[in-house]
Amino acid sequence: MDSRELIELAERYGAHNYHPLPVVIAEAEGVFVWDAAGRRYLDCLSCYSALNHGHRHPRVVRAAKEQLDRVTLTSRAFHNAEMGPFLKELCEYTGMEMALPMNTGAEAVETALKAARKWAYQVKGVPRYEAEIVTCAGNFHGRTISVVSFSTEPLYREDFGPFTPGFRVVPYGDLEALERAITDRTAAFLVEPIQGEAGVILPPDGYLRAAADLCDRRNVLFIADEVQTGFGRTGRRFGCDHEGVRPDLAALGKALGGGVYPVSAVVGRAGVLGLFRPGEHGSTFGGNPLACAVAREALRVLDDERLVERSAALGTWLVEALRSIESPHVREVRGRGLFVGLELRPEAGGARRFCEALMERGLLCKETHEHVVRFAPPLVITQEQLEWAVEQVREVLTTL
Ligand code: IF1
Repeated sequence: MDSRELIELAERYGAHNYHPLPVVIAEAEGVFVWDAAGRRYLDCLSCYSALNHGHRHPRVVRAAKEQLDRVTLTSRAFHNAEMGPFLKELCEYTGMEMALPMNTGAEAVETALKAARKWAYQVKGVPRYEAEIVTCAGNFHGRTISVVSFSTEPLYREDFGPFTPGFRVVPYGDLEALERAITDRTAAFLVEPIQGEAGVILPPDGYLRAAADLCDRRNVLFIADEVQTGFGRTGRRFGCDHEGVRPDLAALGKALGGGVYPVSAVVGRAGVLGLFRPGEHGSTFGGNPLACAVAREALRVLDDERLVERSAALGTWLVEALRSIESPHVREVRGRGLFVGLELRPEAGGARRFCEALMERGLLCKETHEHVVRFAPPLVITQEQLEWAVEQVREVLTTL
């Protein structure tokens, strides 16, 4: 089947909850993907940072294959031989005391919210079912009903109510607003170290540090959503590392699965995660041996290939290179590590047409929020490949 026929099938039989670029990926390796006709593209979206290791990293694929030949699923009704080592290695990697494995980012966030509420009632002494969790305007934490209950994006909420109560929204980066929102009933503050979906929005310098200190003083849990910013994307292991912040809880996902398999987790203080008793929370697939084997190798590859350091060095170069492009369309280039947003002026006519033009040139990226082109290549990308990508961007920004 050719690409057109394959797209028609997806359109005909699939719910229309996405509007993808008209490219059908049939194969991939490293930073490259190939469409059904064999045309090659450089992937600068990386599945929203789930592909930090690149496509089909040979070591991660090998770990998966070896595990496929041993045991794949066991359920949490029994122990499995991969989970203990995985949890230990994840705690060591993150500097945390305890971990709870799930599958998707939204599940990790939900797990953190449940843990925070439980902590509020059992430890902080908040009257039962009166706990509040403070979140930020422009947030993205997933698609479940509770998570979209505190989304400020109408597209993600409309017609999905009634919503889960117990959330308050404050402007992102506004410490005073956070301070005003905290009450005796506040269980937690949930924040993205950099807001990805909102358009790669960096908070003011010192905000995460000050917010974490404030939470500490007011006996409020600081929960970082590192699903997208984690595992080297921003040039440090975690987004919070830029300000020396260790969250009480962190939601992890995406790249934890090495680009091969969905793996997520909440990591954090034993005084919070340790409150869960048998049966109170769980998942059929969470902590399964295939997931754990893949994630263990994914963590090792990050270190062995120094992908975090690569992200920092190449990201600095990428931001400078994109800023050097002289184009009337560009409003701002911002980012940290290989997590970069190029914001176009409103007059530029939207980022979508630029992404389409880049696709024609063999570069895949995706617009976010109308006017921002997001660049988040696999961390295994080389300087030369990045230089080629910037040339394509330069061509498109100066000719379109
Ligand atoms: C979609 C965007 C990115 C996340 C953070 C939790 C989750 C995500 C900080 C949930 C997920 C996604 C999911 C994907 C597109 C996407 C996205 F387009 F919305 F803007 F990455 F930036 N926390 N991000 O970014 O993780 O449950 O999906 O595993 O929903 O279309 P998940």
